[in-house]
Amino acid sequence: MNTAKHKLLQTWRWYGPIDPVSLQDVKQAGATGIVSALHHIPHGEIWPLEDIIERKAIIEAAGLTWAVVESVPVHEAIKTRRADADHYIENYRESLRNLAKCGIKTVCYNFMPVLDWTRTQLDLTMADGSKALYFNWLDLAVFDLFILKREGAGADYSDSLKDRAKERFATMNTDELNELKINVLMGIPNEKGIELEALRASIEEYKTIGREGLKKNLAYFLNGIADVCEETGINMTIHPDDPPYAILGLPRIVSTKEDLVDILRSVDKPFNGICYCTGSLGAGVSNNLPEIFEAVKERVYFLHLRNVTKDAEGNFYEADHLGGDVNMYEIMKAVTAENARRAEPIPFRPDHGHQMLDDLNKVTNPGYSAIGRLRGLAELRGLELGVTGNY
Ligand code: DNO
Repeated sequence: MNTAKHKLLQTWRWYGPIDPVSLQDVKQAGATGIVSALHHIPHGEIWPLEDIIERKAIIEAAGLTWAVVESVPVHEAIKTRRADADHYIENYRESLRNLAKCGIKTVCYNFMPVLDWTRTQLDLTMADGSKALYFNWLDLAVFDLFILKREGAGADYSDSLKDRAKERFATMNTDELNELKINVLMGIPNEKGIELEALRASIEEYKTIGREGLKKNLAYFLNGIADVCEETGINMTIHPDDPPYAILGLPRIVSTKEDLVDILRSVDKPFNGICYCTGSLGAGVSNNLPEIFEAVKERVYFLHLRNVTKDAEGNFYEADHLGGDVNMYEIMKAVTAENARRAEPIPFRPDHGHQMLDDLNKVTNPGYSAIGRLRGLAELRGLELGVTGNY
């Protein structure tokens, strides 16, 4: 049992005024912190101070606080270190300064090439009738080989998977193929998506960059914002790759314990931190989650608590928060012990949730409907209380 005076900070991702889940819903779910971003600002542009102030005021008027920004997106020009990378780093620095002026000091971002999180199905029906997000290699291979038609894709899959993909493709109609395409390319609500042609061009560009190049570009970015973070007290938290595997021939550098440790060492300063996401890391068949947390815990400034059930092939669906392969009891013990050492509570959010109950009849953002996350948050809050005895 630990004796922390503060609990973890219970937060909730809110996509802003366009989110079908209202701030009042969030309050009823019991969260006190909001995780939000200015999704209407195109990637790479400066976040204007007025827009940040406005969003903050909306959140505070509901009696909540804006605890974390997820995400200030890193422009592709920075990830690929194009000639104009420095211009975008300058913009990023300005956005960070503006956020700090409003007292917002925890920023989440990712360094996944081109695509943010990737799933092949958004409505896998669970035994209880709720719906979950799903990643399946066979469907990804169908997308890669027959929809994207990526050059050299064949080399990335086993012969048996390729045979099965061919058979499956032959049974799929136009609507099914279109749905698979939409699912794989799906981005963040209200942000600009990507088309097949642009994805092909990016894949080409990343071929020459590779894993080592991408690591260097990340370190260049972190060095480029370090002084602003140190002056303002901003902590950056990198989100792991989701899924934590190279997909579509794109390099991955945030998938394992070694990756995370490398990133912390590459720019060894406290501002350079991690968003510990048990769902993304948990999808890696070789990832040992408590061990990963132990290795990086001092620099974990944000937690995404979510569960996955995977099979031997590495396919996975998103399970109940206290179901699945991630031993959330062990995780909660570890994160609350770390929280007890901190001056400020570590924010966590119930990441994703099943579409269930009344939400099954509503248009919701995949993974971000209200009731599934409300259930997740309630379970996690109870688990924390049980683990710490901190009533
Ligand atoms: C998915 C999220 C990610 C995350 C970004 C961070 O549900 O966890 O989209 O926000 O990768 O930049």
